[in-house]
Amino acid sequence: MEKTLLIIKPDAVERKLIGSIIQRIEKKGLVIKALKMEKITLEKAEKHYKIHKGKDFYNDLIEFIISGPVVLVVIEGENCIQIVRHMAGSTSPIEAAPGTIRGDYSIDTLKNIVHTSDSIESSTREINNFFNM
Ligand code: FUP
Repeated sequence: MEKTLLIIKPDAVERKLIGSIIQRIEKKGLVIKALKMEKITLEKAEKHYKIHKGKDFYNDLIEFIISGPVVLVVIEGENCIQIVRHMAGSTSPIEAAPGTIRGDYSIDTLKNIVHTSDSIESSTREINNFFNM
């Protein structure tokens, strides 16, 4: 069965949005397979965001994702990668539609509440970076 990684980012943890975000996933009918809260190490953050290395926002992105605890969630369900991406909404706060997680909770491109895997390849790589499963 398909799996995806959802990261509830430090801004969302600080703003006490963990429950609201997880509730959306459960209400949708997706299954929470694993869940843990931790402060990501610099090494794991760099591995996670390696495709963005060299981009102008990379340093800010790494600094932000290690700035406080995050909640790492492995979600399972048919087509869950695309479903959870649609639920997260667009990266741009201008385009993130109301009803999506980013559309409802953020006006910032960097502090944008959640990360979600974008393909089977990346979900496998990302889950293996944070979980032994
Ligand atoms: P997404 O798949 O929507 O999380 O977006 P990307 O993988 O393209 O970007 C990863 C993270 O980099 C985003 F969550 C926020 C940050 N980012 C910026 O800060 N500025 C940009 O122009 C693009 C992305």
